[in-house]
Amino acid sequence: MSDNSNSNYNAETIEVLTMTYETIQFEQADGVARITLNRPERLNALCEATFPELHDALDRAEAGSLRVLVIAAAGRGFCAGADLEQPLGTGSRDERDIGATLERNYNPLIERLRSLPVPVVSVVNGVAAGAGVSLALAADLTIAARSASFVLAFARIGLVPDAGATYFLAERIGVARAQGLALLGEKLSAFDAAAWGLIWKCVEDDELAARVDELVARLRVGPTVGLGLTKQAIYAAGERALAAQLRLERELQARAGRTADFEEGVAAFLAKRAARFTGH
Ligand code: LHQ
Repeated sequence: MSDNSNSNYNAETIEVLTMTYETIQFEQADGVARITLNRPERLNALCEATFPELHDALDRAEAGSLRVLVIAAAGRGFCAGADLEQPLGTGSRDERDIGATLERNYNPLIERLRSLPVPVVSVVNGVAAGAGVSLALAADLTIAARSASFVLAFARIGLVPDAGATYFLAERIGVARAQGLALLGEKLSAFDAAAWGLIWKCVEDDELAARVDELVARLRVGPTVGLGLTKQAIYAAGERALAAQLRLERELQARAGRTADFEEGVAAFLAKRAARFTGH
């Protein structure tokens, strides 16, 4: 792991932190943290080393003034899911428990990403397969290149979709389409993924970087606390009845109403100028 940070922070300079790990790259500047999966020769398959590295990067991101997290990938693919070259479990067939890998590595990561109090954007540049689909969908906004695709490869190797895949799919595209993708393991194009409501946007390959930059630039200057509470409310909606959701919205709105950004938003509206949110 190598650390290359410029910590001479003042109002004029932007602090840039970069870390190169064995399997990921991390960069943080001006409120934007970017994690890049970096095993392109294995289509960024997730190995044992990746998980502590991701948590370390997330710890660093959260220790700074984080306003957006971007998860991207190097090379031609986004993430091919679990690294099948590494043993997924130990012992004889009867003793083996590959669910333990999920409990130890995958599930805490997915839950952490979903509950991060800032917007999380995943950038799907190529194929996402297996738990790579889950990772892409654990973000709040998934943007994919037109040539990218989503493959629930689990059925091809006799496994069950995991790391949240069944949840994200059933919730976003309905049971009929979720079953089709999961049982057949067929590729879903990024175009169809967007049309079906599985992801936020599909954009032309040569526009991906610019569209991500636009999205991130916009989120970075947003009312971060309010955005964090918003994602919390939307995720909670599927789990409760209307009356309970109304109570939750009331509670979260009380918190949003106590932010400096709320005061700034209203002041900017009344003065007919753009708001200058600080994220507080
Ligand atoms: C890979 C992988 C890979 C290693 C491509 N591993 N090398 C978690 C843990 C606990 C319980 C179980 O569940 C899980 C969650 C899971 O994610 S299980 C599902 C694991 N993933 C898969 O089954 C997907 C396997 N990969 C593929 O089906 C294909 O590679 C896809 C469709 C992703 C891409 O196909 P192509 O574009 O044709 O690329 P490729 O197959 O030629 O792959 C390129 C290289 O990447 C190749 O290596 P090589 O040395 O021949 O160039 C692959 O072996 C390697 N690679 N996926 N998961």
